[in-house]
Amino acid sequence: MGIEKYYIDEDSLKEFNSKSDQLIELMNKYMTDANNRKNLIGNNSIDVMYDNHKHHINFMKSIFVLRDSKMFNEIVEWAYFSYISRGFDQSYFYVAIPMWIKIIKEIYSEKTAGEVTPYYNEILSILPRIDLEKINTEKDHSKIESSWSKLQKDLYQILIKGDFRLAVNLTDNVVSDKEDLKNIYYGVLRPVMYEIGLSWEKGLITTAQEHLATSIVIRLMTTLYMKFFELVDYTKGKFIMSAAQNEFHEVGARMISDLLELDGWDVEYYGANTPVDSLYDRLISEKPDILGISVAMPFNLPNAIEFIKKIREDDSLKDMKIMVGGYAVSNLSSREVIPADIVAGGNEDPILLAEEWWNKKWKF
Ligand code: B12
Repeated sequence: MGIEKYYIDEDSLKEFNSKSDQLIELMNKYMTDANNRKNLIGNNSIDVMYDNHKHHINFMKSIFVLRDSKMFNEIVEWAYFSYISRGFDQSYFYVAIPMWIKIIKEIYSEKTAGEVTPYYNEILSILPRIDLEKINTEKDHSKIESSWSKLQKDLYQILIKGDFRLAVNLTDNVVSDKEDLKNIYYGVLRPVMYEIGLSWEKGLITTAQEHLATSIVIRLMTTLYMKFFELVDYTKGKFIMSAAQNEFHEVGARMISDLLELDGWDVEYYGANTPVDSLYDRLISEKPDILGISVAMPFNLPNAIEFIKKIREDDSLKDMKIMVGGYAVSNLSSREVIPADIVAGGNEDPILLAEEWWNKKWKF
């Protein structure tokens, strides 16, 4: 039993949220002073630290709602490993966590501070147990690459170099039918992008390289997909697919959208960060058979859950199925917190799940 034993009631949660901007502002101020005295963040710009504080609070808010130990432990470990790999000093964390506690006690009521601080003490107890060497070995690129095909290895190198033309040359003649496209998407682009993420996390590539690799993958998907677009036979229902609000990761949702369309669905693909109110209006006017929501960052899950709850209250959308998937789902110990009809992790194929549901609906 980890953080599940702690509980923050609704009033405390409200108070926490209402003053979280002030909390971040004070944290930025005090940690800038601390960094000026002790250089805690290496060669990183101060904005990287400010960004971390913002993400940290979003993460804590989602933990207070989801109360999921697995996710909590994994993200604490991820943050410690990735910021240290990218030049933060270990002592940053041992200054920052007590600093959060100090400010929380300063600006919140005794009750709210009393409910929130156990989570921070839990972080302080996890940090010394994190074995950075072990994680480094587990995430060793050459170890991962040794099990890869030549195609995966070559594409990874081309993406690191940032050469779109080479990426097209490499993959163009490997894709001659729809099945090949699916295999390239799931079996090459996805693992290579995960590895690009690990390389960024370890500070081996820059953020600009990660952006360029992603944009090449998006252009590559369009290039490969357009070979088959003319052949699409719209035999199934309407599928609306969007990344959650504040979710900037769009490649996964895009991949699934392409493959659904090739499988006969009439797909509306919205991409990253669609505002929920306007998406809601579209659901009302279009009444799709299925809504797909993609969530990569765990801190976007609570809002996605709220959105689903709102949809569930609307009788006019009662026939619409809701499917949730994305990288964040893999961090969860239990998918039951997401009130969707289908919650798909990386190992399930959403195309088959959607088809199964469609066939059942029409008793094929
Ligand atoms: C590219 C990238 C970005 C780009 C995204 C640009 C774009 N146009 O999409 C940018 C730079 C914006 C970005 C930003 C951030 N990122 Co980023 N990013 C990545 C990276 C490297 C690749 C993402 C990707 O394309 N994956 C490939 C696709 C195909 O995989 P997928 O998304 O999992 O999708 C598959 C399934 O999940 C599923 N699926 C997806 N959607 C759906 C939907 C439905 C309905 C269903 C059924 C299935 C399904 O199907 C897909 C195919 O199998 C990942 C690494 C990773 N492991 O994914 C990090 C990663 C996700 N990012 C990470 C982080 C930390 C961030 C930032 C917080 C960084 C920062 N400090 O600013 C921000 C958060 C921004 C935000 N608010 O969303 C971390 C998350 C760590 C964690 N433990 O959760 C990762 C894992 C990197 C890492 N190893 O550290 N990122």
